[in-house]
Amino acid sequence: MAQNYYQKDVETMSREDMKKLQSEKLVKQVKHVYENVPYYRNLMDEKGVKPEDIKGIDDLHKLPFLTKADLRDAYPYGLLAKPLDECVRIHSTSGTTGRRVVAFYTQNDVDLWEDCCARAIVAAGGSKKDVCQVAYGYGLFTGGAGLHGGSHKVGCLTLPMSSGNTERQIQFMMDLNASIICCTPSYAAYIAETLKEQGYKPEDIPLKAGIFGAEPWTEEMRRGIEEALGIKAYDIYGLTETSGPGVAFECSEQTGMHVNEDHFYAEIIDPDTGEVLPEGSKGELVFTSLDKEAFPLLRYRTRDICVLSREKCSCGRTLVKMAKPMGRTDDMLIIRGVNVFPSQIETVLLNEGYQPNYQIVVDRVKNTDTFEVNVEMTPEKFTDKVGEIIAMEKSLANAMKTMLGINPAVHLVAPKSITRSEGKAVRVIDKRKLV
Ligand code: DLL
Repeated sequence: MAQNYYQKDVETMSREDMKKLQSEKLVKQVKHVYENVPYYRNLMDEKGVKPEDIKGIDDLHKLPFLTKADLRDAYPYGLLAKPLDECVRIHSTSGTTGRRVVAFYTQNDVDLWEDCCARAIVAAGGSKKDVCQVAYGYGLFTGGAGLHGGSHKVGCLTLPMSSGNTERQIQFMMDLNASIICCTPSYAAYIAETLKEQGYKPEDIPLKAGIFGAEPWTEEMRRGIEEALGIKAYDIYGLTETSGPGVAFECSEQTGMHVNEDHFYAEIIDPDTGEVLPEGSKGELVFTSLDKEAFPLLRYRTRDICVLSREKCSCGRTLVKMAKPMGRTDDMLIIRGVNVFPSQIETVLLNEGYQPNYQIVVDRVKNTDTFEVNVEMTPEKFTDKVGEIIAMEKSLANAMKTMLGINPAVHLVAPKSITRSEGKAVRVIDKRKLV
């Protein structure tokens, strides 16, 4: 397949040139941060590292890490590296607990970020001929603004829909021939379901590609969305702390996401010891923004569990690839001592012919964890015969037990009774008070 690139020179740069570029940027960045961010200067001083010690990317491991706790400590301006009057934008995390993370952008930062999103759109086959429906939320969340900016840069006709109002999404999609949609995978699945209910077949839908991210999703879910909408579904990754979506994006090979490593240097570390792990190891993903100006985080621990690979990619890009995040060091549930990732439940549901519309409820009763999974019946599987429902619940619970090693209580609930998300899905309700 002929490949298009948005910034071919960097996307296909030799390893050697990339390393040189990264090294030059890092040396400058460390100096900028040391001189302008007292919070990080203190961390470096505590570790006994001076800017002169960082001569290139191979010295990165000498720098201290930053964590979410540091961001909360330094809220709101403590990590700002430019005067406020040079900043043009803020965004913030969607987190509902604790202090929010607030990220600042200069105009250069916005440009750089939008370029990253433009690379993702072009890698998904986008060009100025496309109509790009942006159905990520607009506002403090980075999804809407990031893909919107990228879509403009590519020259697509941009539909700034934001999330929600699914009837209207569908009307615009059909009337204006949207060819690319950007939203969370769970919202894409919901839109697909609604289209089906309205009698549309995949071949009636004008979309050709979707750019989905902001939450974990499985290969099975990808296949489901691809079939239902008749599209190719591409993954996109990012986090507010590093700017937003576009830190990494998928290409036609769909085997992991290329990291925009001329801007964001990725490391994998052992989450317990902080030791940098060799390529191919599973561990916590850490990013260093090499050229952001206003909010340049060095060695930021994402808490996403991931693997990096430099295997040659058929798309011609040389940018390192990250696997789909395999959960987080923090939102991994430990139930009766067993590690449980919501994505495992999702895999079982899709294998068993259900949709990924579920909610996990964990509680602790008399010192023992309870583990319930509410799953929506699909219209095809719907029955009101109690015996059949019990048998279906048992069979699903068995499949989950095989995958997880522990037995959940599965409850089948009526189709569409679990609250739908327009943004990130709420998959877990953990009622335990463990701290
Ligand atoms: O979710 C930015 C974004 C918007 C990415 C739109 C992609 C598309 P936050 O709200 O700060 O930012 O959440 C960041 O979401 O650390 C991951 O745990 C998770 N995440 C983001 N993308 C993916 C993905 C945005 N493709 C946190 N797969 C990250 C799995 C993802 N998890």
